[in-house]
Amino acid sequence: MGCFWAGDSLFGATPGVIRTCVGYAGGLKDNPAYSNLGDHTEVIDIEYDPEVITYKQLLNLFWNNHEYGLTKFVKRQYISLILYHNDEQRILAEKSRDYLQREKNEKFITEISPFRKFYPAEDYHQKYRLQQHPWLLENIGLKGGSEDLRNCPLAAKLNGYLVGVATLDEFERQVPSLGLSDKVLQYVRKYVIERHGNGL
Ligand code: MHO
Repeated sequence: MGCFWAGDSLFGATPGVIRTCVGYAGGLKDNPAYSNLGDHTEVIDIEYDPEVITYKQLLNLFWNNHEYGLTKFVKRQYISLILYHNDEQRILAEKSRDYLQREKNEKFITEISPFRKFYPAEDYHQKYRLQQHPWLLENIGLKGGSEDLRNCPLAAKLNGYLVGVATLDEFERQVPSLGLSDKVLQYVRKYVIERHGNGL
């Protein structure tokens, strides 16, 4: 989809998504690093609750949010890539691609391949947008660069709200389940209002 910072924010703040982790996958090189990706691509590993959001809905977010579009050739680091974990996912991904290609009358360059291995990216890439807010991290009790940034469902949501993934209405609906102090809530709400609709 392009740079994984944006996708991390997009999926993380979507209701039904529980955890996200950015990393490298899709290639064969062992132990890739940001400075040495080899044949890997920047990807987002998503843990979600299928009772709240379906794989199909996740696919819609995928198709509608590409940094470089779905037809432009880009370097492998940023290609449009779906790595499926089972046959059901493969079929849904291929069907949705075929349907949209027909509808738009365009040939997508999206690669749909079996998942093999995921390498988490360096800590500074995890919840990247949230990490630009040290005051907030401290006030929700998270340390930038720690394991928490990968595993904490609240971090995934804030990482999206801060860059405008949710409307103010959508945000307010989630507020009761977030468990934030008034101080923190005010801080985040300001960004929700300022940033919604301004892109990631
Ligand atoms: N260097 C680009 C993309 C970073 S991304 C993790 C930027 O600063 O936006 O590939």
